[in-house]
Amino acid sequence: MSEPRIPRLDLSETFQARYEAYRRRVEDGLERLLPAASRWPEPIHEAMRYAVFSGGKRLRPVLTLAACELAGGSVEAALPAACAVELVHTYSLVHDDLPAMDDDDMRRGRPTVHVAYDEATAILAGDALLTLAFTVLADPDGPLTPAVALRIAFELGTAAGTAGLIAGQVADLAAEGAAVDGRELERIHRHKTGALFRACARIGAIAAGAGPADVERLSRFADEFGLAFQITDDILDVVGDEAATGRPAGSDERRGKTTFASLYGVETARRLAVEAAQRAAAELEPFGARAGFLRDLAFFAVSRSG
Ligand code: GRG
Repeated sequence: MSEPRIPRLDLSETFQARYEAYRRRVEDGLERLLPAASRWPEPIHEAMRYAVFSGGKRLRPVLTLAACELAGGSVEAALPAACAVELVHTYSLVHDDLPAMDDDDMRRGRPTVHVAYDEATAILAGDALLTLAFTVLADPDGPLTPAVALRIAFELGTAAGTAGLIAGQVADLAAEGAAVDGRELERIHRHKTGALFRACARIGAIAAGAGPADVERLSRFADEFGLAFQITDDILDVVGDEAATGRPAGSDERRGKTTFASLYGVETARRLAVEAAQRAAAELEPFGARAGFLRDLAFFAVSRSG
């Protein structure tokens, strides 16, 4: 079978510059939100910072900020919420790496939190990041009205809980070594990975004061985006370069995990990822040229190397 065509990314300077501009705003926002490492009790604050400032792509907060701007809002309006999403994401990675879960020693190219510190500190750092996310949203001095902040907290809580990340994680752990078909795999991915991406798009739109039609359209974009992202993640676990992914290759196979790559083969999985990115892009058509950045982001999700 011929190599599926990955639409040539106009990873133009415009896209890269805008991604970089969003990313810098997120880094600054996180820097301000996280307690100083020197603050008592120091070890937990050090570990939280170690987990957060370790070279993540910041894809979720970038999506949140871009969705907000596309829906007519400002970066300022969505920045605390975008940072809150990244805090939830980071907590999930710290806990996912624990010995009781995936038992991973490396993340983003360096020792995981429980290896660099200890298990109790990693559990508490994850708990603290999750808690901080909701404190950030509830901050009375934040840029959003209480009603909007509450809606956003609902979206984030829903995505993080047993209708989202936790559901996906429970199903994912249960699926290790078990026979999983394509339907179940997609269900796991849509919860474990997709729910948070969906929340990003919804939160960005809600922060912008968007109406229900735009919130739903951006949700549908993010659903397909999340699927494209996760299929690509499965592929990278097989064919990815460890230096770029920051984790050992082949870990899914060693763990007996069914992935899109193991179920369909890398080539078909690539095609499925591209198709999901194309469906994501199609959802943006009503926004016209203004949606160029998010469209590119969808193709970035499937053409990334890490
Ligand atoms: C609640 C413990 C717990 C887990 C929830 C989200 C999750 C389930 C586990 C995280 C581990 C994992 C491999 C999730 C799949 C999503 C994924 C590929 C995460 C990595 O995302 P990137 O590539 O990471 O955006 P960076 O490092 O760039 O932030």
